[in-house]
Formats: sequence, C-alpha cells, structure tokens
Amino acid sequence: MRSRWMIAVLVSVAAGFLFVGSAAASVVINELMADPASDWSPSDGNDEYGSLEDEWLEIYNIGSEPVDVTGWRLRDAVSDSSWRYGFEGVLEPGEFLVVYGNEAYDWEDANGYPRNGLSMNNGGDTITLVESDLTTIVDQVTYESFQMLDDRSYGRWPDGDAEWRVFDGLNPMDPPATGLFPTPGEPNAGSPVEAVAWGRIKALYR
Ligand SMILES: [Ca+2]
Ligand SMILES: [Ca+2]
Ligand SMILES: [Ca+2]
Ligand SMILES: [Ca+2]
Repeated sequence: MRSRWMIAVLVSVAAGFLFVGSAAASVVINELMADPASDWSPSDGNDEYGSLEDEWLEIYNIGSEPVDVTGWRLRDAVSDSSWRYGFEGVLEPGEFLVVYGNEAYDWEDANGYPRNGLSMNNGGDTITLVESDLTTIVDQVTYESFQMLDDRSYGRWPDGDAEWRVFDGLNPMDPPATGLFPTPGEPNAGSPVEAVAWGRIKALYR
C-alpha cells in the first residue's frame, strides 16, 4: 500500500513538473492583423500594400524560460488545413516574434505547400499555433470581421492577458474600442482611450 501511495505521489509531482515546464503554457498568440490596408511588412521588398503579404501575426513568450519554437506551425480553420508557416529558433522570455505574409509565402515555397501566405480571412477566422508534433495546440484565436477591418489589429492587452481587444488607433470604431495602435514586434502598449464595456461594442457591430 505504502509503495503504491509513494508511486502516486511521484507521478503527480512529475506531472506537475511537466505542466510547469510545458513550452505551450508560456507562448501565446499575442496580436494579429488579418486585413491590412498599408505596407506593414519590412521584409517584402516593397513599400506598397498587399492584401496577403502585409498580413502579420505576433507570438510572445510570457514565461521566464526560453522556449524552442522550432517546428511549431500555424494554420487557419477556413478553406483548407494546409500549414501556413513553420517557426524556427528560440523565443527568449519577453521576446516577440512576428511572421509577415510574405515570409509565409517563402516558407510555403521552401516546403512544398500551396502559396496561401498566412491567408487570415477578413470575414473571420480561427488561427491555430501548434507544437512540432503537429497536434498539440499551443494557442488559438478566433476573430470576427469588424475586429480586423482595414489596419485594425486584434491582440491581448496587456501582453499575454486572457482578454483580447481591438487596436483601432488607425481605423477608429465608434465608440473607440481602445484607440491603441497596432504594434508588430513590440509590446501591446498604452492605455485604452475609454473603458467601454466590450459587450457593448460587440453588440453594436453584430
Ligand atoms: Ca486577410
Ligand atoms: Ca507590402
Ligand atoms: Ca514593405
Ligand atoms: Ca504587439
């Protein structure tokens, strides 16, 4: 009896360590822009707007340990399930990493996938980040059309928070959602202009 009890304790302690040490627990999708209206990508070789090349998605390590994101992938829920991007490298604590649409094209070309870019649908979509086993979901976000309209981004505020907000500083909603500006690769900073109840905003745009 006693040894069985000890095994049970050891197993739960080990499970606890596994949970605490889980990479998935400390990296989040932090912000994204599905419907760009200007040239956002610094790596697309142009200063013109492209509906696909200038989409972007930001991930963020909210934990205190570096996380190796090599082999992690992105996909969206709409149309097909082909992979859109594969990450490489280590995300340090507090570090942001942004993928632009043109970089997704490059990854797709190099890995034999259809040329979709990130293809985050303007009419609403679900974007999923999975670990290198291509099954374990690290994080997932679902948005609606109005949250992404022309140069609005959708993100956690503050960084890594459970709540998502619309950053509408470039294309204000009425009433303003936050008045905050999109920040690819930078903290989701600033203070919302007005403490408008999110439920009220959603009701207006449904
Ligand atoms: Ca789009
Ligand atoms: Ca561009
Ligand atoms: Ca550019
Ligand atoms: Ca940001």
